[in-house]
This record gives sequence, C-alpha cells and structure tokens, in this order.
Amino acid sequence: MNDNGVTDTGRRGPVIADTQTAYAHLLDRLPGAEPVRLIDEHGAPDTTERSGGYAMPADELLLDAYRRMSVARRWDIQVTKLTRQGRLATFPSGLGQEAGEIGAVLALRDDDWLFPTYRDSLALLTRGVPPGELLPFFRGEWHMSYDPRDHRAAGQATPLATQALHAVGFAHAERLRGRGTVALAFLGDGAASEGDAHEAMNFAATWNAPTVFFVQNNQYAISVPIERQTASRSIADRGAGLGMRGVWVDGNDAAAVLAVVADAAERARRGEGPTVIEARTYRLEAHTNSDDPTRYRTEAEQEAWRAFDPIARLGAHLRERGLVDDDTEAQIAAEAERLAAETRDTMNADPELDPLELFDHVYATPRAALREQRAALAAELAQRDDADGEHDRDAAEERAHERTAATASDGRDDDAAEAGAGAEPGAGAESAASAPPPAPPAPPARPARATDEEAAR
Ligand SMILES: Cc1ncc(C[n+]2csc(CCOP(=O)(O)OP(=O)(O)O)c2C)c(N)n1
Ligand SMILES: [Mg+2]
Repeated sequence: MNDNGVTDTGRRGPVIADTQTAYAHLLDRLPGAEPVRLIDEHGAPDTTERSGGYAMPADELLLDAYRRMSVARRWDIQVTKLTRQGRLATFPSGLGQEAGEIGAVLALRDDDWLFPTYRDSLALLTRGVPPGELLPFFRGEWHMSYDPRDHRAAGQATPLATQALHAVGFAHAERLRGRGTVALAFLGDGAASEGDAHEAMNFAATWNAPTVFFVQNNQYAISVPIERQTASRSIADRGAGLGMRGVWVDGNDAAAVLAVVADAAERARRGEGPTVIEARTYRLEAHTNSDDPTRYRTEAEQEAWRAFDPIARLGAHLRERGLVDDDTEAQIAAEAERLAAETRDTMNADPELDPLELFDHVYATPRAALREQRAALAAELAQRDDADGEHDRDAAEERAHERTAATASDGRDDDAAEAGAGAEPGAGAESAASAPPPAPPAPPARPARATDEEAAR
C-alpha cells in the first residue's frame, strides 16, 4: 500500500482494495474549512479550530520574522522608489506579502532550495542574497544576478510556473541521491492555472518528490481577479485530486505560515510526499511600476486588506507578549534605514557593462550565426565609438573657437570667460553688453536624481 492508502492491485485490478482507507486518506488531504490561522488580525492568538492543530512557533523565530519583515518592507519601498527614479527597469513589489515571503523561507532549513518567481525578492533577501546581486536582474543586466549555488535559490522565473517543474526535478534528483533536501516552489495564483503547474504537482505526487508548492494567492494575476482564475474554493483543494496534501493558510499571518511550511517541509523530508499550500494574501502595491491598479480594483478593497497587514499584526502580538518594545522598534528601524541607504548607494552607481559579453557564455563553442552577430555588434559599437569621438572633437574645436573670440573682443582671460558663461543671468551684465553670447552649457548627462534624503522619504 502506498501513502495514499491504495494498493497497486487496487489501482489496476477489477476489485478495489481498502476503499475505506483510501477514502479516509483523500479526506485527510483536503484543507480545512478556513485558512489556518494562529494570530488574528488584532494580534491575539487564535486558539479556535482555525489553528488546525499547529503549535505557535518559538518566540525567537517570531521575533526574527518580525524584524526581517519590517526591514524587508522598508527595502521594498526603497526599491520601488529607485525604479521610479529610473535606476531599475521594473520591480514587482512584495508589499503586503511579507508574512509569506519571509515565513516560507524561515520555515526551511538553510540547505533546502528555493525556486522563486519575479515577485519573490523579499524571500531572496531573507535567504541572504545581497541587494547588489539581487537587483541587477531588474535593470536588465543579462547576468541573472546571484549565483544559485551560493544561496540555494534558483533564478527568479519570469515565465509563469516553469520554476515548479524545475523544483520537482531537483527534489526528485536529491531524493535519488539520498539527500534530505526539500525544494520549495513559489507560485502565484495566476501561475497555478498554467499547465506547467499542474504537471509539476502531478509529477511530484506520483514520484513522491520532496517538494512544497507555496502558492501566494494575492487575489490578482496582474488585472485578472482570482474568481476568473479558478472555480475552486482554494487552490490547495487541488492537492487531494492529485494524491497530495493541500493546506490553506492565512498568508498574512507569519506564525501560521511558519508552522504550516515547516510541517510540510518535514513531511516531505521524511518521504511522506509533497504538499500544495495556498497562502491567502493581498498585493498592496501595483503589479509592477508599469501597472495602474486603479483600473481594476477599488480603494475600499485595498483599505479592507490593509486592516489585515501582516507586520502590524505580528508586531501587536509580540508587543502584547512583551517581546517587542520601543527600543526593539528603534533598532529595527535603524537596521532598515541602513539597508535602504546601502541599496541606494549600490544601485545609484552606474554599472560598467560590455555589450559583447552577451555572447560569451551562450555556447562552449560558439555557432557560426552567433559569431556573425557578435562581429556585427562589434562593428556597430566601433562605429559608434568613432562617431562619438568625432562629435567630441567637433565640440572641443567649437569651444576653443568661442574662447578665442571672447578673449579677442573683451580682453578677459579664458577662465574669466568660462566663469562668465556659467554665471547666473544678470551677473556681469556690464561686460555682457559688449561680450559675444556665452558658450552653450554642456548638455545634461541624465535627469537630476533625488538626493538620498529625498529618496528616503
Ligand atoms: C507563461 C507566461 N504567460 C504570461 C506571462 C505574463 N505574466 C507575467 S506576470 C503575470 C501574472 C501572474 O500572476 P500571479 O501568478 O498571480 O503572480 P503575481 O504577479 O500576482 O505574484 C502574467 C500573466 C508570463 N510571464 N509567463
Ligand atoms: Mg497573483
């Protein structure tokens, strides 16, 4: 008999054996009537049946989660600002989803692997990926940022649900090698509708691959609401149909996320099969900086979710229990400001990029077509360099000519002429009457950026 309570002959033979056991297993795999919750929206412990029998995580873990969630929120706001300032091409914010992002990672062992999406930067930050390695991806640098092996985290997948298949393949391979590694695949509610998500879950259940599918249902796939995504009560309901456990959790309750994910990971590690978890949450920011959520959701809806803010909830709980006070909050705020400042400094520095490097690691032995493309780009870049050089020489000659003319007409030396050119309107008006028009100012290199202080607000 396998863990589903179904014998092999029961599946294939004309007589189905152990029907009652198999049916009991099926019911066991269904999520409860409501999402699992350990702390309510006011910070009070939930001791009703909604706790699902899960124990409250240790104080130290809750405190660590709270600190990381608070720091991550400040960081997320900073990164969104950097995006608005043009330092990143795009950034899918995790604002409002901190309990899921941070809770899921802290519930795992350090050697377990993450298979994240574009949305899961806060999870990666929690894994210790430095912002300077994380964010270049979002400004379009081709290097794909961090080294997955350093952080036991695959690259952030943009094609929806592809990472779920990678997670299952990886988990299966690790199991065959006799290692106790668990792979956690992050998915969105929209991604869960993809064929790849269904295939990955089916493979995981059939192979008993130690995988946790952590679906953050943030209510929208860009503008498409969850009710147009699925007719089921919860995405976790799917697990039972595939022969794996499904758990429905309050995704804004970090304590519940920690408990549920840790339990699923340990079951997977013990060979008890994968789990699909739906964490019910809400994306408070736009999908990305190029999205306008006012076109598809109301302010009232957003307000309603703000009352269930994951950070305020955990903070209230920890304060009530005397685990957080004003000093703790001040320390956390200082840490958050330090990380935000560090991230600003890193991302405000222009990277030195060599466009030709694009071709370097595509094939061990480059193909003829790629060699031709590389040569074409090299020629184009060389031409541009020449043109830039010519432009620079022309401009220098023009400036020299203007300086000579100015010196000849009013007798001022070069420095004075240059100082006059940069002076405020009205300054030096007496000589301006006889002087030729000042040289045009150099074109601005890029729009002025906000100062650090402005950016921090
Ligand atoms: C295979 C594929 N189809 C379409 C897209 C375009 N796309 C990017 S994000 C997105 C919405 C995904 O929503 P969800 O899975 O709920 O994740 P969320 O962004 O809400 O975290 C879509 C459709 C894509 N990236 N990949
Ligand atoms: Mg979504």
